[in-house]
Amino acid sequence: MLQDKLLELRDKALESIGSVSSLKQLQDVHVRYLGKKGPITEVLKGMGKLAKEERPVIGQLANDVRKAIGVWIEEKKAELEAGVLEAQLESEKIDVTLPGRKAQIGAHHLLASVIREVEDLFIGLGFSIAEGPEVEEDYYAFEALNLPKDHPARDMQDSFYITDEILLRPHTSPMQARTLEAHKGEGPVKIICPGKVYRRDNDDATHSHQFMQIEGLCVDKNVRLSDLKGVLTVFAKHMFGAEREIRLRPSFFPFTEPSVEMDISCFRCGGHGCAVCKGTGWIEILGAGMVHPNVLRMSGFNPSVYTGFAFGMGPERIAMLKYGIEDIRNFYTDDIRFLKQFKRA
Ligand code: 2U9
Repeated sequence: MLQDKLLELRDKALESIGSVSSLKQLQDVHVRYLGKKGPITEVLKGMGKLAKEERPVIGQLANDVRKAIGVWIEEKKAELEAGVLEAQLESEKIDVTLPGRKAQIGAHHLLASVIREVEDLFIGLGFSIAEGPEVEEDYYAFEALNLPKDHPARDMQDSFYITDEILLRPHTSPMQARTLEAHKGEGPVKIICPGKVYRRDNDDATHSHQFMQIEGLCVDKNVRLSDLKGVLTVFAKHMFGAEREIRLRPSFFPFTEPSVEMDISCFRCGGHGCAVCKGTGWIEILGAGMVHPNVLRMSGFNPSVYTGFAFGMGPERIAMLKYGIEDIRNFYTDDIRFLKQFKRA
């Protein structure tokens, strides 16, 4: 009787194990057949009622059946686990032969490239780069540049004032004044100051409330206007072509005396006259001059010992001329269609 029951249990268990499709179901089968309240435990518990000679036979069979079920469950478990791993490997498979995503390689902003080109040239001529704050003191922005508080060229309406004494710099000249002051009256000082400047203006194709400037300063003993002319000639040829000629016209800036404006012979028509040079053969590129004695004095230099030249230019203007750009707002609206035309050289 019990023997048949045990054998029947064994067959049923084998059948159940065979039909299991997950580890969870297998665990249920394990509990159902081999658990503390399972049928085999029940059989073993009822052994007391058996005849003495039957006990070892039934006991042996019960143990064999339990062992066999245990072995089958283990085998099934290994099989299911291998299946899980297989499925995982399948679902996480990556196709190494697929083409990769193309990396988007950026490029310098056109203004950054122009500024770097100018910097490289001047570094080659022995100048250093000096950069400073965009939020400036009125003293360095105007006073130290020979523009006292009542100077007519100093219109409060033209600058972004934060307080009475603090403003967004309207030019990079304060950095030259700061550098001169730091040298405590001892030359030489040869610097290039690139940076962003701010002026109150209504933006249109040719005006912007923010733009870049590059200014240069060279102060030493025996620095002459002819040195300025030589340096500017090298600059014009480097930026616009070896055939360029320059001409200086008299001008006025509060911080230089004498002051000049520099034109280059037109790089489009070679000086014959065209749309780029408006028929004149010449294109205005920058302003310059000999540093005003008052400026030298205010920054601690003795103007009877030291002289210097200074110049200032707008990288936007240079880029617009060189690349035929008609709207200055292109430089700060950052339209990718504009920017991507100027790839790394
Ligand atoms: C110190 C001494 C002298 C800087 C100079 C110019 C002439 C000039 C403008 C050109 C177009 C700026 O970009 S622009 O708007 N600049 O013409 N700048 S001389 O002279 C200095 C500066 C600082 C201590």
